Amino acid sequence: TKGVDNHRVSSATLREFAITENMKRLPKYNVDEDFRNLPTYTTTMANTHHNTTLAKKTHKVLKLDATTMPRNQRAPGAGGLPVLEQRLRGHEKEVEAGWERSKFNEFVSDLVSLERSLPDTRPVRCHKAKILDNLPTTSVVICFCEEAMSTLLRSVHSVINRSPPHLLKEIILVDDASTAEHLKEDLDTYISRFPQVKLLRLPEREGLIRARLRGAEIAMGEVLTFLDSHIECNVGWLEPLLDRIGRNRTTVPCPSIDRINDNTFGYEPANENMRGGFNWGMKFDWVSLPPGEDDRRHQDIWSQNEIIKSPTMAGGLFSIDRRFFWELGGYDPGFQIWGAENLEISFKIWMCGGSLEILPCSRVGHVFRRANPYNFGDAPSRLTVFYRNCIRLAEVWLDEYKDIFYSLNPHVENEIANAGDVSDRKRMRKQLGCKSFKWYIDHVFPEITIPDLRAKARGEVKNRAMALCLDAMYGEKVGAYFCHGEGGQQSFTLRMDDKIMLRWFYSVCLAAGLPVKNHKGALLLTKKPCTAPEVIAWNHTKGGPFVDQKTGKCLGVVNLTPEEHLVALRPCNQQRVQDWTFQNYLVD
Ligand code: LR7
Ligand code: MN
Repeated sequence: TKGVDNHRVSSATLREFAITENMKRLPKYNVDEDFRNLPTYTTTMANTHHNTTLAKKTHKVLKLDATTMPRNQRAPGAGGLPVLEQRLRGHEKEVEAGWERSKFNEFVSDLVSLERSLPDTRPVRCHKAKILDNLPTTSVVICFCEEAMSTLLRSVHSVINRSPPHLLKEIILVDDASTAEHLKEDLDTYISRFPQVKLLRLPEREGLIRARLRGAEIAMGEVLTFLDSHIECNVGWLEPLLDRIGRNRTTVPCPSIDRINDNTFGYEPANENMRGGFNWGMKFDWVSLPPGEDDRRHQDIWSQNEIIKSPTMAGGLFSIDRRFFWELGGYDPGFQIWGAENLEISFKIWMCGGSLEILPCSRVGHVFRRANPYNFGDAPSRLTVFYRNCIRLAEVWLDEYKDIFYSLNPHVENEIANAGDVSDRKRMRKQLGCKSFKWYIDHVFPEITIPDLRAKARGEVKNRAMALCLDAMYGEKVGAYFCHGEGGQQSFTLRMDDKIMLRWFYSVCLAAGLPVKNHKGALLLTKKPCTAPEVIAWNHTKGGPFVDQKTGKCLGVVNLTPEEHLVALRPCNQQRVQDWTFQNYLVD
């Protein structure tokens, strides 16, 4: 195990973190000190080696522990408070190594109790929420890859401590072929005391999507609950999720995701009034509630639970009826490592007869990190993996809307050949009889902007006298460069409003810039937001010049040196060197 002893703090410093102190500083929330809200759950936990009673204030560290990380309520971070910076003093090297390893402050995480108390961040109305008497049971599936020991164990403890045991069928940990030493025997030993925790070791790296599928395959609970491996379930997190499924098995509820600060491990409540959206780069995004939704929410017959209908989910944390999950075909097993599976399942849920919700009465904290502590297999980068997954998503679920995705992200096309075959998934969608993506947009997410894809011409813009193509280059200037045929910087759109737009930067257009030295009357071209007044609208016919509608000047080349060619607005000269051809003309 790592140098845990160094992480230990003296009892004198622990005292300053006494719960009473913490509570004084948190007037807004109740802290579930000693899990007072849950004592009945722990006494009914039969047949376990888990000999800590949650009602006790301190837990003894057992000899067989893989770690001496604290489990008592007096360790730093109790009540969800941030760990103070002075605790890092003199430990700079370990702190740095922790960041390097886990991409969050692992040193601080190790100081925080594995069973710390948290502020109850639920809106007060939740305390009156009506929950079904007879709730379905759940299997909790947590996949991990190179996770820090303390965050992984804190995740597990928070599930055990804050879930009614009769509803928690099992916790399935899926080790996605981690190589870290601490995740081997030490982990086995630690979790062996919890009979409800199962550990599935994958012999080869599968990525989070297939790892979840493997966990779901062996799950026995009526409901599957997926969680990331660096989370903390808060008081009463599970019941509202199961309640929604108990009422309607096609409802897929997500908890509200509070933030666990990646540096201080302070527990920060989420903004209540958000739901999941997405953009045409297939990226998940938080968006505000549509007008009227807030009122509706409070009048809803189920208003006690304050549910928010959500077009998409963030991905990591949700519950779903197990059979419904498989009826939907689970996840697409062709998805690699990380990314876009959250949109796949979101679209599928809505389009194939279910609905997606966020429950502010169910709270789970998540450590948001800026980088990944694991590699991306054989793929060159996280981005290529993401693109390949997006392509599968677009091909199977987006119908004619996939054109928007491809035109706004033209570089994605390079990965189409690497995205694998999707015919099985298309067939599955057909068999399920799912609705169209247009239905989804119209009924579930009408607030998304649908860009106007109509255009007069597209592609590279070739000069007719020289072997040069218009090239957006990097920085301010726009040039002419030998035609490389790879799109990218040389790919443009002549829009319906006659502006020339850079294809991969939706909303950036060619505009008039500064005068060129030694070239009388020439104005260099530059790049501006398409709405800027400097943006040029052109008169152009196939293979002819581009003429600025305002000044009557033409798009011409300025040879600065034999190698460096910029483009500029110049007096028209009726010569082929000012004639250009777009690769594709879409209207005559
Ligand atoms: O190869 C891998 N194998 C794994 O088992 C890669 C990851 N994993 C595990 C990993 O250890 C973690 O437990 O899978 C889980 C998710 O990976 P993260 O934590 O690196 O992902 P993330 O939190 O950065 O990303 C979010 O988007 C992902 C898209 O694929 C997943 O859907 C994550 O579950 C998701 N996380 C959340 O939704 C939490 C809230 C974030 C927000 C908003
Ligand atoms: Mn995560």
